[in-house]
Amino acid sequence: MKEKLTAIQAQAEQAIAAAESLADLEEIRLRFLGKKGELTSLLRQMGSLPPEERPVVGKLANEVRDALETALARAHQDLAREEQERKLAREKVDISLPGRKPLRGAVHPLNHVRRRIEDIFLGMGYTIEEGPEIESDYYNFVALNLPRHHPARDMQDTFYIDEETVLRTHTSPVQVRTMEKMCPAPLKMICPGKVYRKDDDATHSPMFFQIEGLVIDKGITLADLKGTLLLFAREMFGPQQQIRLRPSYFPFTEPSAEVDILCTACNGKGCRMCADTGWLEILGAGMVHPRVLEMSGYDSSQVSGFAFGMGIDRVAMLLYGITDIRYLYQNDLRTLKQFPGGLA
Ligand code: 2NL
Repeated sequence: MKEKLTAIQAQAEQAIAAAESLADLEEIRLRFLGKKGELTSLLRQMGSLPPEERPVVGKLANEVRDALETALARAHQDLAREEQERKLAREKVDISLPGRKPLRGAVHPLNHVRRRIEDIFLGMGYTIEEGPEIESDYYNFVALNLPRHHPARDMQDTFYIDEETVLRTHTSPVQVRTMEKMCPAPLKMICPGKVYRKDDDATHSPMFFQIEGLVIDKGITLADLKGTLLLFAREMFGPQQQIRLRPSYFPFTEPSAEVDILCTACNGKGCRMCADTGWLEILGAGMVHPRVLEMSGYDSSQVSGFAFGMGIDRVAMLLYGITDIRYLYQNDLRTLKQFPGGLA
């Protein structure tokens, strides 16, 4: 047994010297000193020795165990230090490397234009209202004096969800909902938002942005509408701007008008952009039709109102000379970087 003990000690010491990692070392510890390790197994056989030999072998066994534990502890220290050094070398950071420049976000030209329009009307005391993009036939059409089978309610232009439900074709249903909510109090609101029509070419996108405005109170007249729109045109397009109203037709206003500003390209002289007229159409407007007021609960003999609507896409295209609406929806950074909403 003595020889076996010395052999175990020699084997273990050799293994410890050859260990390359802490994991190797743990394996060695288990192999020799673990519950089922070689030294432990050998000690279990002590009982078969003659009683006078036991103390001698026992003493030797303890010395071997102490020697191995000491050797393991020393090797553990060395290997742990080596591993730490390797790890530090691996994780070294070169703090002199230049940083990566993060890309800065930017405001999309459509949102930039929307915010500018909103700011102008907020400055005149208007509230901003929002509503659902999926609308009932009632709010999108009926309440706006567009009953079933009205020619302006062209099936060809509307995305239907089902017989009673559409993707709103204008933001007007938000105005109807707000009219119902505020009745009979005065009302001064704008509603920006997405609208949908079955259209797709250089100047029409199946989804685009609109802003409508609505004012209802006692004694509101066409003069209020004209003054409001002139102020808007001057804040939006410059202090020298002028507006021109041409008679038009919308089912929800009477009288109705299309509103032009002086051509932003030639300042009224006439050019290709304005087809030599000197004017550009930017919005539609009118006095709210009495039937529309009545349907939402207002007494049209007591109050009156004006309303207007414009395409945000169209305003952006005029402001920036964009010739194809699809540029606004492709989100190509080369395009977006050219607008003043921020740096892309
Ligand atoms: C256009 C013309 C317009 C309205 C929208 C409106 C809304 C209610 C009542 C009456 Cl609730 N009118 N909206 C009125 C006139 C014109 O939009 O060309 N938009 C792009």
